[in-house]
Amino acid sequence: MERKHENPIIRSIYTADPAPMVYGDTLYLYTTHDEDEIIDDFYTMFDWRCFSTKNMVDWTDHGKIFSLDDIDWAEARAWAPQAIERNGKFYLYCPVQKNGGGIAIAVGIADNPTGPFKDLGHPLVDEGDWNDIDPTVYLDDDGQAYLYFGNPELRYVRLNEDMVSYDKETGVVRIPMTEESFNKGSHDTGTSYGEGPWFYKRNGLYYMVYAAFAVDEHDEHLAYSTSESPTGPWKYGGVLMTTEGGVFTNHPGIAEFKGHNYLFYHTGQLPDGGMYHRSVCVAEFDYNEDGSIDTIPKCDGVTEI
Ligand code: FUB
Repeated sequence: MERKHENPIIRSIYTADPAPMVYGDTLYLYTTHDEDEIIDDFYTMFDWRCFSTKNMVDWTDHGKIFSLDDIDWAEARAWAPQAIERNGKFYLYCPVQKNGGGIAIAVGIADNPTGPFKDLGHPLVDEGDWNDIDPTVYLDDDGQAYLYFGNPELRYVRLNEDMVSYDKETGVVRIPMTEESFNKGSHDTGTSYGEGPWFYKRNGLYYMVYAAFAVDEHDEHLAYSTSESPTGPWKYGGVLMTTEGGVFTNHPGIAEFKGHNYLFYHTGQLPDGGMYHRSVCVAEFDYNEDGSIDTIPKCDGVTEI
């Protein structure tokens, strides 16, 4: 009989900012963790979690795999991470608040996808402003890895082969925030691009999926843009998921796993859920022949593969 996993995927704790990584026959899902007890009516997040599945129905909880306690130079905001494997090592890119203030991107390094991750010892990206959040990493076929990030602007660095430093000559590149690239919207740049970028390539086309603000809309929806090159110019593609789920934020993560395409996102639909008590969900989707993606309908879960 067909088995189904109903959304939200994780029900034991509040999770957000899903970042899937396929390695071997397993999909690893890295998430942030909204604490039960909310401090100062704001995001209360101290550690990163990992879950895994081989069939999209049975999930294993690997617990806390990296935390603010592991990063001497950071004091708060264990926000949206993304992981990647290169040459047998696993890298987890994580925005954090530095001791004394300011956001930067940390890197955890491990020999296994489930950690334990060890801090690099210093920030990888530290532009000194609030834009340094929500890193997304992609290793291109030619061996060049890119780390995009940003709110309200989209920026990137070209990672060096060691994955823990970047090409300082090119530096931090600011993507032009135009309506052609990201549609007209209500975020600070005047476009819809908000935060939570997810960067990848499929059939030679580069995709940037992100949380977006429509004109006169204060809750995030998910949208995407595409490019012929890893560094743009980006062309707005459309809405991937309308505003839903009863929370102000949403945050995409895309994975192709065993011939199926998945969009991971978050809502506030667990009991006592809401803005600071979010829950990770998943929807299956298909690409059109030309690589475009239709808006993904509301989804109550996915079936076993
Ligand atoms: O979870 C904290 C922040 O909220 C993330 O960094 C954003 O993407 C939004 O989901």
